[in-house]
Amino acid sequence: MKQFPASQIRNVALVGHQESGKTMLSESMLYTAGAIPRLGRVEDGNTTMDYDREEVARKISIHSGVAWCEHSGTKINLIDTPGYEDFVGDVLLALDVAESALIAIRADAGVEVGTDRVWGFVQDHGLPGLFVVTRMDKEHANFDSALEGLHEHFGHNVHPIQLPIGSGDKFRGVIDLVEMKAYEFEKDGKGGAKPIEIPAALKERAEAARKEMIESAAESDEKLMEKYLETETLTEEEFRAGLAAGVTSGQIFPVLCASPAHNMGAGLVMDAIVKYLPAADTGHHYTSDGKEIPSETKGAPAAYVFKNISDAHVGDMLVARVYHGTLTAGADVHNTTRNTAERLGQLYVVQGKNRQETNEIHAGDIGALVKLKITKVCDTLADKASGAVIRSTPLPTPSINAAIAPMTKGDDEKMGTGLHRLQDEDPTFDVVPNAETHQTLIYGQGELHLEIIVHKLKERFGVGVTLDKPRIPYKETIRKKAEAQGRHKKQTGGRGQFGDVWLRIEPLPRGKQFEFVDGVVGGVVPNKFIPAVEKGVVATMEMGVIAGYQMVDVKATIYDGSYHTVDSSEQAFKTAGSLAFKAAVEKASPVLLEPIVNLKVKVPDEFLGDVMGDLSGRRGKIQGTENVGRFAVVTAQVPMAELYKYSTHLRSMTQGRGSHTREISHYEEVPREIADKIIAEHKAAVEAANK
Ligand SMILES: Nc1nc2c(ncn2[C@@H]2O[C@H](COP(=O)(O)OP(=O)(O)O)[C@@H](O)[C@H]2O)c(=O)[nH]1
Ligand SMILES: [Mg+2]
Repeated sequence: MKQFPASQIRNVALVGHQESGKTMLSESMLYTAGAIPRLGRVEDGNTTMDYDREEVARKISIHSGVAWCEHSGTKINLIDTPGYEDFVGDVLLALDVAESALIAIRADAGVEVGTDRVWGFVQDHGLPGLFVVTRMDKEHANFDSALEGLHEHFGHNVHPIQLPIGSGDKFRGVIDLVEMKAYEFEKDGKGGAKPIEIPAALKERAEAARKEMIESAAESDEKLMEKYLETETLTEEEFRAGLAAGVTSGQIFPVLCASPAHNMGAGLVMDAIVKYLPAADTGHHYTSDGKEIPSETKGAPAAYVFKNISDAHVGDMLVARVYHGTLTAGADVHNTTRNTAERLGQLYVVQGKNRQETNEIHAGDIGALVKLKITKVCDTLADKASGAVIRSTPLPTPSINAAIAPMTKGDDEKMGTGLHRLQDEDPTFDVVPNAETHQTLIYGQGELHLEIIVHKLKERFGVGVTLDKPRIPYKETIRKKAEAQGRHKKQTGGRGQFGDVWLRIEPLPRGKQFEFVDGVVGGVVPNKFIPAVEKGVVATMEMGVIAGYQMVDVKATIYDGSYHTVDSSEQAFKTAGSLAFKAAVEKASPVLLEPIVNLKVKVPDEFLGDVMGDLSGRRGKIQGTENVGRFAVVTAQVPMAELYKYSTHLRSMTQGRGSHTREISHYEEVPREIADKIIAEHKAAVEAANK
């Protein structure tokens, strides 16, 4: 397998709103470069990047896809990411390992919510990049309005380095504003571009656009700026150097255009990637303790696993970016994230789902590893002595959950195995058994994410499951002090049972759980039976008294009672303790408690009013609001019971632009009417079960 030095590798993450043409543009670049034999189509389910069963069926990207091609002697590694918000984890991982981003936007739609979102990520990552306006052949394609949108949203350092010639079905080529040359594309061909005269009608516009670009290029460097201010121009050489410096440093984002479905424009996009975007040895990558990792092929390897491809034949294939040194097939390495030895199996370069064996993967490059024992996505493979772990962006915390259960009794284990595997493959998905509610909860990034998990369980692991509303882990407690007797007496033939207990119960502060005090004097209840009384109380608290939920924050004191020398036993006193406790609770104003969640909601300013109104409707208490750029962040405390599918609701309320995080805060009393309903439901369920 041919190896490229890092200076001749470009690792580019393709990001953008859903359906902005990323997958098709990848396909067009790969085909134009001769890396694949024909141009696949998203509609036909035969593209290089969308090969997963779910992707083919839904015609959308769900996972990032990795492929490469060679253009002008340079290896371009493309990481095609999904556009749906549910799969942002893959976008963040791709941006972590790439040196630059290619942001796709539709000529017939312009800047969309997802464009805004990925722009934020690209900025947070401090990455340079370029925009490609795709789908230029579409009926309502409008390059100028797309460009206007880019300026409006992302500022004036977004510069076209091309102007389209024609639009919609008349789109036929571009003017390259750097070279001041025009090209006509071969439609539905092999990706050729034939030099033509600049159309007279576009000349003036092209000159003006070029002048603006020169001005921006001058801004990339103080000396150039001085020169420009003096002479009002730059030499060709100065201009190009300034432009390249401006793009590489992330000050200038060039804009190009293309029609990937007709294989038009990809060659010039690749030219720009090679010319302007930074090489793999110039990106800044760090260990988690802040040391920069130099890009050198020699020395111990340091690589980061950012993707898992599960393959029916080879098993798990992990895709890794090598930062330092060289990965060699069969070599011993160390998983520094888990501090465990690991051995490499075969190595591959990947082309979507296809792979080619290779002996080595060098610093700067991307490749796949198989047969690793413990390594998972987000792990670092490095040398044991350094212990270095590669720094990565925190992935989003889950925003939605559901209770999952197998459709067929006895499929629990199968479901567990499947969920465990899926969790290993996807760091934004989580599985948590809830002992309190006896449900298995799955956590994800949105309804589509969970829906796809359900599909995969069926398709790959053969287990049908249902998703349900998670039960709320309410708790019970008391509000007053009360006393009661529990007397257990049974005479059946031979030896009877006798236990008699007086209990005093009183509320404890929230979170204190339980306290038991032995206040018996004079041995009216012998010492040896006291622990049995406590056991009876504890067991009753676990089961709940009023609505079947665990009771908490109660102090119980045994202060009186009586016993029988023959008939008393531990069992009898346990029962008596339980009876006394239940009787006391009835008199102690029992109440239900519910979990309250700390919620942070981030929305564009204009939705703030709606979101706050909605939160009040959910019994939320607003704690405060603050402004972060064009966004408002609301913090509120809201009962968990009111937040089922909140992320879906928030997205629809904010045109997909709101997001939220949550964490459990504390427990509070459930308002009377709501509590009455929950208690009534519990009683009905118990009666139904006893029938
Ligand atoms: N007419 C036309 N359609 C395109 C072009 N590029 C992509 N599409 C279509 O746009 C839709 C989204 O494309 P896709 O590459 O899956 O977008 P992604 O979600 O950003 O990966 C698909 O239906 C594509 O066939 C193009 O150049 N022209
Ligand atoms: Mg896609």
